[in-house]
Amino acid sequence: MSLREEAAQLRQDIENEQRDKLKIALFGQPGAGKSSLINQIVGQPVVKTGASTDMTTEAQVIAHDELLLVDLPGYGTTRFPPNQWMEQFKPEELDLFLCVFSGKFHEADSKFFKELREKGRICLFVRNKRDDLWEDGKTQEELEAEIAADVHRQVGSEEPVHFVSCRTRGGLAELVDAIYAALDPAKREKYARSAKAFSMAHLEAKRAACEKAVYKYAGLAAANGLNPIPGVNVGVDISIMFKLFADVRSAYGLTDEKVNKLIPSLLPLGKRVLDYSTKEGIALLLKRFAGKGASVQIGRFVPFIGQAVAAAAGFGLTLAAGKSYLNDCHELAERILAAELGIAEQP
Ligand SMILES: Nc1nc2c(ncn2[C@@H]2O[C@H](COP(=O)(O)OP(=O)(O)OP(=O)(O)O)[C@@H](O)[C@H]2O)c(=O)[nH]1
Ligand SMILES: [Mg+2]
Repeated sequence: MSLREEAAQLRQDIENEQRDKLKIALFGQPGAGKSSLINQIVGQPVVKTGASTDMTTEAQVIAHDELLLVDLPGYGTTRFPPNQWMEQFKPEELDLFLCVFSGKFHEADSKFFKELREKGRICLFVRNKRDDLWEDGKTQEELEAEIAADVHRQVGSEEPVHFVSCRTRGGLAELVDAIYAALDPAKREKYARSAKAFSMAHLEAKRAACEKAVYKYAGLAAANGLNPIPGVNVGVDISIMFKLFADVRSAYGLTDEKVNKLIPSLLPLGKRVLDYSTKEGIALLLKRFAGKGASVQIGRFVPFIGQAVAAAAGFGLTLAAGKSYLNDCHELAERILAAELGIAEQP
């Protein structure tokens, strides 16, 4: 294929990838913590939560990078009689369901789950507010076993129950593992890229998923060489690099607000992440790599980008710049997560 054909295919590939979202719906009793869990998954307060009845009154679809999260109102309320659910939402269009409950597991939860199972949909049970579990004379493990047994009795099969707390973030890393296991590999990658990481393992999965995007965008930016880079004899499409950098930054949740609140020791790295996210910053970074005569290591990524794109003038630069930005974002996210998890920094 010619460079032009390969570039067109790469562009189509990127567009398809972006269009095909991972769709997850959360359902459950009013106040179970569905909206709170969405905020945890996204890593930002994107939906309203609260102790009053029916905080969420209409189904809301939250779009975050490659994720679509459907926040459903608590059912059994006048706002949402259970029998209207299946008519309003097409379960077959969703990749995964999370049945969120707190307190006791209700018959309505069980009924909804059974309907989903009949339709062959995947649904995970999430017992939220595990920080609230307490009973005199019983251990946490005993209480969790009792709740799981109650769910098994009501739904008639031994479905795993994932115990989490949105308040302490306990159990969220394990829930993510269960979500991964339930998804097919392409969708898993989308989850890895788009959702907040609660473990170092998730951050590594994020890096691997983002790296693929780096190759594709860098390939397209080089193939589509529009803007001459000062002092270098090649053109690069800076807008494509700009989109790549914004996506990578977003994948790691490095918003302006978050970066501006960093502790002093992380500020220099944070500043680099912000500075290189502008078109001017990207041009500077490309120029820096041009000076170093960036060489290309493509290896296992050739199938994603094509031979002609891989050989395009400028690809060495765009790839080196993309990887460098990915490394900066990864390192910053790793250090932020280490602080969140209470892991001491190496001196
Ligand atoms: N203790 C504790 N409280 C929580 C936890 N998660 C959520 N909450 C609180 O529970 C209340 C209800 O949370 P929401 O996320 O609004 O619940 P919801 O399921 O979306 O509620 P509706 O939209 O009304 O159906 C809020 O006051 C939350 O702050 C948790 O893990 N532990
Ligand atoms: Mg809600």
